[in-house]
Amino acid sequence: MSEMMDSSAAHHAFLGDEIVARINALGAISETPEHLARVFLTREHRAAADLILSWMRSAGMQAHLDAIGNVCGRYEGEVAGLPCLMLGSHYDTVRGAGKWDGPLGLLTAISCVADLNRRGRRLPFAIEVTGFADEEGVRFASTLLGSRAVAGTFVESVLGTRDEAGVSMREAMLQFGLDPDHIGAAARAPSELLAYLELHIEQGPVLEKLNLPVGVVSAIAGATRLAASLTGMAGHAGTVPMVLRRDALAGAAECIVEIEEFCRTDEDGLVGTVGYIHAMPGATNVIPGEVSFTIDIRAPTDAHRKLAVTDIVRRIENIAKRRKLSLQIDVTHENRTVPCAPWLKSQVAEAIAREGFRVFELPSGAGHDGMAMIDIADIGMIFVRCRGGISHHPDEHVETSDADAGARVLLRLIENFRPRGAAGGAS
Ligand code: HGY
Ligand code: MN
Ligand code: MN
Repeated sequence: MSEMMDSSAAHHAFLGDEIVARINALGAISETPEHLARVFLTREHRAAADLILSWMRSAGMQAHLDAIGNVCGRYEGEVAGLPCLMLGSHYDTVRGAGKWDGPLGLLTAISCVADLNRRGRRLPFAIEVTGFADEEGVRFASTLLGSRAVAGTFVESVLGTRDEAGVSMREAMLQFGLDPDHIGAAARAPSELLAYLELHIEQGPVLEKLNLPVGVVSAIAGATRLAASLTGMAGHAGTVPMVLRRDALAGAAECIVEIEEFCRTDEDGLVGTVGYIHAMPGATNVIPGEVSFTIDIRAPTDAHRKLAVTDIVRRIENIAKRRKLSLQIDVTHENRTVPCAPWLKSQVAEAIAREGFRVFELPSGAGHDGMAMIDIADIGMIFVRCRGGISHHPDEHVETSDADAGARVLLRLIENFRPRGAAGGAS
């Protein structure tokens, strides 16, 4: 591995403008014009994939859609076939999303490769950029489907899960033009990757409070998602006395307040969210007989999160019992807390310092594809400041100067990257 020259001499073009223009172009690809939503295996997914693949190719990469709908670009090193530094992020969104969560990391990586290509710069390793097709898990409850396929850890049973319209993932893949029995082809071998590195918006207020444009991510917090359903007795809103009711929605409401109170009074960073609820039959003058809702629990450590989940389930069981409601509650998805590799954190910190910024390390409360990619590579993350820490909301925003700061740090890291254990690199 030749000694990497410091890329400070090779000044790159201001990448912020190109990144922001593409964020806006991609952000216009949505289920509805009013609220940004770009969900797995939909028309919007296909349109976004085509646009991103075109940007990858114009950046000098070979690009293709893989077996689960990820977009994959490769920029060869000094010779063809070298192991790669994989960059990436996701290009699906939540509903009512901002346009930066996911795309900023993906488009910054593509612009960095385009800058290398413009300068005819080839490195002693390949660079791959992967846009993951489903990090958010909006459509089929389980998240990280794209990165799990790349890591070879996709769970086949997820193919049977159905979306709100009753379409299974298997059917949706066939409609999209992908073969659900071929997902295994997306898997990569650990030997092909030197590391996985993701740039992402912070989705929190810390960098803004410290007046820093970028930060080093220390770890990604784990998460547990549960699906709960309460069944009581539907009835006439006008004739059933209150004492005789088994109102599933009132029961769910008590559960939601209990979850909020339990997490709010916790002193170790526990957070709990009920993001979705559906009451049936859903008529004004009918007592709800059945309610389903989701629960998302996170904490800085896995032990604390797991204890909290056990306690919360017990509290929900007690409420159901007291209200004579039947309860079904299942864990639909669980991600462990994953650390960023120290040898990558130090190279992120070095690149941040060389770009003239103060180095600050912070954890991620939000989940990311690195939680899946850690099964085949060490992971590193760069955070970029976002306005007010707002995310998963249309007001999500990144200043162009911060988008450029993130690109400068990523590009410097790429050009000075030393694989684990290489001369001059931390091990
Ligand atoms: O839910 C999360 O933390 C991520 O945005 N998927
Ligand atoms: Mn997100
Ligand atoms: Mn994200």
